[in-house]
Amino acid sequence: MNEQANLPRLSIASLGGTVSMQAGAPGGGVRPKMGCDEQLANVPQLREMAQLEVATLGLLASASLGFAALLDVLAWARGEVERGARAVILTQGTDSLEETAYFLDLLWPFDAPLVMTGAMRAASQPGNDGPANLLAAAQVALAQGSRGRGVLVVMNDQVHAAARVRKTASLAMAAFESPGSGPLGEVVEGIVVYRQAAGRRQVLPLPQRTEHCVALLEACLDADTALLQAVARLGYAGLVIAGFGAGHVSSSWSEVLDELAPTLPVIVATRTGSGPTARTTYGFAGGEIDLQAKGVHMGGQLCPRKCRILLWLLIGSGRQQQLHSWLPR
Ligand code: DAS
Repeated sequence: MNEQANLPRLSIASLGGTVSMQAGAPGGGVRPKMGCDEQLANVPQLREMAQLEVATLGLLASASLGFAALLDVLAWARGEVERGARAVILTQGTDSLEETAYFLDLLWPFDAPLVMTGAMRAASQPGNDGPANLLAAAQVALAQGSRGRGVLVVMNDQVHAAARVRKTASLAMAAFESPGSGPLGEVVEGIVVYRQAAGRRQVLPLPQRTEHCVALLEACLDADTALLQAVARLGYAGLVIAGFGAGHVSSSWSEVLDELAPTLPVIVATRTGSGPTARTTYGFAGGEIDLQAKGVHMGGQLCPRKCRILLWLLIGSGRQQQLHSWLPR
């Protein structure tokens, strides 16, 4: 009997990133080179776990991924599940993983898991983590407890929710965290153990509009207002501000937002890296009470980058009026 035929179907695609990188000429650094097949060759166990469908969808550094490419990746992944895949894995660069995972999570309609992983060390570096991350991603993808959790990020044997995960270190192996909540679970000796129950998921329809842009500005000490004032003039459809502390800007930025917020959706999130924005604590000019009175939305638990993804997708499907209900406290 063909034992392979009894194994679940698992679809794996690669987009590039350090997990696909190798060194070339001396001094030239590492670059994306390995397609998905080559990456999988270093993890022979995968073929004993599942029937694999393999695709190389890109060979990019993840800073160069974009929304249009992600919509194509999503269409591929949806097709795989519709054709019977138990789960889908994507490998990509870690630099933008916290954003791409959230983008895909907001549009992922299935119970079947979409698991994303990468590597902090290139394939040509000693101690590279790509193969171990791929194996853990497959264990997570095939685990029954992963169903209904949307897009999951698996790095360093931890399983993170797409809405919470952040890259918090530039080069360390343990580069991913879910500040405040911690990871959803871990892979322990090949077994996936969830520490947190699956939450209720909200999913958006595919955007009908994709040509619009959402700006992201960071509030910082003694910042002038020139860029802020230019946002409407430049045709941005929305604005996210990475605000001070619990979601604050200077009094001069607050004055500009008084004129801007009635004309386009504005979110102020926190630039601190952890914790929610406030809603009812601070009453100074530029504090959250003042900002909300001007029509600004507070980012809640979402980091500024994820706020921008959310706002872009909401505008894309004509749902910007629902923004408030998508910003978790
Ligand atoms: N820093 C790299 C990575 O970890 C590059 C990238 O994101 O493509 O994958």
